[in-house]
Parts: sequence; structure tokens; C-alpha cells
Amino acid sequence: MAENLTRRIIKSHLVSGDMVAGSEIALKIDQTLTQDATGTMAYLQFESIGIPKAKTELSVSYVDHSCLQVGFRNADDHRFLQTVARKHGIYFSRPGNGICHQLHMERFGVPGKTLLGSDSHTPHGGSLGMLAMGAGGLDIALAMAGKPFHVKMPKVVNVRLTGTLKPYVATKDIILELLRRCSVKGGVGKVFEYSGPGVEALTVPQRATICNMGAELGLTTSVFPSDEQTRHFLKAESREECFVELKTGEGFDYDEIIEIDLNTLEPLVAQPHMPDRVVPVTDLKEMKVNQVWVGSCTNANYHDMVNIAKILKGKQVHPDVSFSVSIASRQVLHMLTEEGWLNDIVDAGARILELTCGPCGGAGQSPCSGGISVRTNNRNFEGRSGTKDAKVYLVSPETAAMTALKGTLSTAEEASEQLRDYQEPKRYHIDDRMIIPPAEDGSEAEVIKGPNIKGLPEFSELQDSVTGEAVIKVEDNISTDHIIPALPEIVAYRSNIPAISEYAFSGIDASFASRCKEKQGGFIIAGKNYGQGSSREHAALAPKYLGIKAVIAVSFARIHSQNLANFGIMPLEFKNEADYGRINEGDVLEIKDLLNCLDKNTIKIKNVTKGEEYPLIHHLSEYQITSIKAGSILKLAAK
Ligand code: MIC
Ligand code: SF4
Repeated sequence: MAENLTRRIIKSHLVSGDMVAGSEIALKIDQTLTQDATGTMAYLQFESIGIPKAKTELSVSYVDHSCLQVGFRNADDHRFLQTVARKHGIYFSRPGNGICHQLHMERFGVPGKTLLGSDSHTPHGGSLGMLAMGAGGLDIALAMAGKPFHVKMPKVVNVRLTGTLKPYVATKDIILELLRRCSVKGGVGKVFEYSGPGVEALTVPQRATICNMGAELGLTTSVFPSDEQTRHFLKAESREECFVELKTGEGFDYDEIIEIDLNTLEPLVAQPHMPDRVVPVTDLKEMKVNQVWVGSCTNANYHDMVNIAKILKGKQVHPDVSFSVSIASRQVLHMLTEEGWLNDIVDAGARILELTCGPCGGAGQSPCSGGISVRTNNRNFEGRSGTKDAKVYLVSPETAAMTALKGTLSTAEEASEQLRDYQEPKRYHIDDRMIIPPAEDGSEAEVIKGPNIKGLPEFSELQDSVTGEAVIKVEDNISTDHIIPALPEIVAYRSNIPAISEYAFSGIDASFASRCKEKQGGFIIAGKNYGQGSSREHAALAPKYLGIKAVIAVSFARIHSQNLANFGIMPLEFKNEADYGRINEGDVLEIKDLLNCLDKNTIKIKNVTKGEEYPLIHHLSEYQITSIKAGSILKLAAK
């Protein structure tokens, strides 16, 4: 049978490696994107490689995450990003223009291209038939320097959609259904490629919601065909010349098939504190709610906003609910204003926020103590909203809007009539004035760094024998939000590694950083799926700075294990899962003959306190082993 779309894109970008699932391949990257919170490190790293101009077809730097600007630090980061972009051939999207993934889909994404972004929701671009992947900032820096991206060849799963969604059921419910079936670990090492008659009716922004939240399945990425919907969208964005037809589904070969009959889907909700704790909304229909937020890269597009306006029109938000809305881009805001939808939203009592990520990572709108918050974003990890004991539920915009009116969790079934007749615009409003192109010749451009922007830390070479305490032991599904929270007071130090390191594990173990300093680092012991969630490499850089030598886990999430290896921390797994239970926090551990055993994959760790030894394994490529031995990939790249 013929090769599926994912494999076709991989084949046309393959620099080295065999296209055998699980083995490492190196891919040419056509486009990159960064956002401000991960971008500062990415560009500091790019600068340190010493290449004058980005070598990609297109690189864009967005500012959307930290725009609260309490104090000088965020604003200094923005100025650094703008000046460094000008110098090195990178487009700069100004704060206020919107959220990176929405903007990239609107203005830059091209079917069949590869996109690498320093944000885990970069797979959003799969909605246009791109192979769009999230990675750490260092991988983006390397891609901008013209180096290929190293990743494990994924298995390709065909997700076949049949039937039609009911008017009050959204594409958010499709991805929630997949999370219910497959779990947050179910997509590791895989790409989900969508096809079937149910796909034909879905617009590009609707597809984007599915691709975006595929990150929560642990997928390498998700991809939709490039078809008539894609042509329509690109034409409406005045970019029809970018269209190429790319087919998926019947006639192509897949490793697995998943079928969803859209007729049978009902509105779903992910319960605290995991995106896969999914149940039907009707199971929780009496639940009183304190806060509702419609926003984020997942669900704040034109279609989402028009639908909530239809539900809210002429009604008032429940007096016990704080309801806020963040629109994903200026294009969408302009159209909602021009067409009057914004009035329906404002008149119903919505609090309109800036066009940024905002509450998604806890930058404002934290719920009240013990509050129930219903949100349209993609992650509900404990504490991410900024209120430790809040409970965050993830739903579609339609469910969110009806919930805001009722004060209790509710589907939008009673608004079916209004929701039935949605029309995708023939023309989107286009205004690229908030996107600043780079200088023709950037050699004279000045890069301005504020006092909070510190240099990169030193990365020393790996020693043949390492010893230290198990400084922390954590359970399954620890997210990067647990390791380095995304709260604004902490994001302000994203370009200052010594300062941000003080916050490592601060949400779950306030003395972690001081213990590490006292004991000169050591080991992190973890359960399954360690490091799920974001691409933030600070979750590796901070432990590295604090002297962590290895993370020994039952299993890892892809981006985080890649980030650990990039910065010289060994991501090692227990060969026998039961050994996880045998190590206690505070046990003294030792690995000997490391350099040799790393090559042969025969590492053993001695528990000196208990007098026991446990075999470990790794899934590192030769390239990663070289990087770990050197202390960081950056050292190799600079050479
Ligand atoms: C997230 O949604 O967790 C973030 C904040 O966008 C992160 C990036 C970051 O930490 O800066 C992500 O998804 O990679
Ligand atoms: Fe921003 Fe949230 Fe999307 Fe991350 S998931 S890019 S914080 S809106």
C-alpha cells in the first residue's frame, strides 16, 4: 500500500536515519516558531552558535505568553526578542497581535512543510497538513542554524472520523474522546493522522483544536489532509498559492486504526487535574461553577467566538460566575467587532482580556480558593491556574458559554438551533502590520539585553562515576508545570537560569533547590510519563544548574527527555519497574563506569544506603550520548 502523509512528509525531509518506528531520524526543518517564554533562551543559544542569519525558509518570534509586564523583566525580554529577531533574519510578531499557534496557522503555515516550535502545542499546524512538532528552545536554535531535528521515527495511527457532529458538540469533544480512550501516555512515539468522511466537514481552525490538544496525548504530532477545506482557509487568508493537495486515509498504510463515529459523540469534560480524566458533561450537571474562561490557542478562534456569541446573545452571565474571554488573534477580534459578535459577548457580562495566553499558564484570572473553574484550554494540571486548591475542568467553548449562563456545568444542547448554521468566512480580515520583518542586512542591528538577561550556564563534561542522593522522589505523570511552574512571577526569570532555579519543584517541594545546593545535586527519582506537558527547557536547565546528574524514571514524555539529554542530564529508566519502589528520598546512589556503560546501555545504579543494585536502560541515540558526554548539545554545535 502507498505511504501515508506523515511518512511522505518525513521522506521528503529525511536527512539521515531509517524510517523504522522507534529508530532515530534527522529531519530538515523548513519553518520555526518561538514564543517569548521559551524564545529568550532559544535566541541566546542561537547567538552562542554564532550564525549571522537564520537558515530556515521562515522563522517567526511571537510574544504572547508573558504580557502582564509586572516589573521590567517581561518588557526587557520583549525588547531583546525584537532586536535579536531584526538582526538574525527572524520575523517578530508584536505583543498584542495574538497567540503564536493561531497566528502561525493564519499567516504562515504551509501544507507539506515541517515546522518546529519551542512550544508543545506547535502541532496546531497539523491542521494545514504540516508536520509540526514541539521541542525545546535549543532544538529550535539548532534548526535555525540549519541543523536537522533529531526525533524517533513515529508509528502512524489513522484516526478515521465518520458521521457528523451535533450542533452543540465541538471538535474539542473529539480530542477529549481520544484522551478518554488513549490516556495522556497513549500517543507517545506516535503521530495521529486524520481521515474519513467526518473530516471533510471540519474547517481548518476546527481541525487545529484537535491537533493542538493532541500534545496532551503525548503524540509526536497530529496531521490532517490538505483538502478543499484547506484551500478555502488559505484563500480566505489570501494565501491560496500555498495550497497543495495532500491525501490521507483509504489506500494508505498505517500502523493502527482508531474509528470515531461523530454522530454518537456528546459534550465531554476533562476533570481535575489531568486532561484524560474525561467524562460526559451530563455526569456533572449539578456542579456549581465559580469561574469560566474561554480562551487559549486551543479554542479562541473565530468559529469558537461566534458560537459563544450566539449562545450569550441577549442573556446575562450567572451572578456567581466570573466569566472572562481571551480572543486568539487580532484578525479574529477585528472581525468580531466589525460583525457585532463582540457586543453580544460584552453585553452578556464577559470580562475581555488581552489577546495572549493569559490565564492558561496562570498569568491572571486565578480562581478563588477551592474554586471550580471551567476553561477551554488544554491543560488542567494541579496549580497551573495559579490557585493551588482550585479545580480546573476542560470543555468546549459552547459548553463553557452555556455554563457561564447557568452557573452549573451545562451542555449547549438548548442552543442547537442558533449553532446549526455556522458559515466559515470567505475572507478573513488581513492586517500584518504587527508582524515586523527582519532587517535586510542585520549585521549592524543592535541587540539590547536588560539586566535580567543572563548568559548561559556552564555545562561541564560527564564524569565516569557519579554519586549523590535521591534528592526528590515523585510519582507518575509529573508535568513540567510541577518542575518549573509557568506562573508569571517565575516566567519573569526565563532568561535568568540562576534565579529561575530557585523555583524548581516549588509547587510540590519548597526546599528542593536549597537541598540540591547543600548536597551538590544528585538524582531525581520519578514514576511514569515524567515531564509531560510543555516544551519548556527550564525544566531541564534548572535541575542541571542545581547539579542534577540523572533522572531515573519508569518512563518519560518525549520533549522533556529530549531536553534533559540536550543539557547533559541522563534520562534513565528502571529496567524493572518494581525497583522504583525500592529507592527512598535521601538514599545515596552511585553509578560507576558510566562512559562505557552509557555506550553499551548496561548502566547499573547502586543504592549505597540499602546495599542494592538496580539495572537501568536508556533510549538515547548516539547523537544524544555524545551530547550528554560533552555536557550539552550546544557545545557540539558551537564546535
Ligand atoms: C504551556 O502551555 O504549558 C506553555 C506555557 O505554552 C509551554 C511553553 C512554556 O513553558 O513557555 C508549552 O506548551 O510548551
Ligand atoms: Fe499559550 Fe496556553 Fe497555548 Fe501554551 S497552551 S501556547 S500557554 S494558550
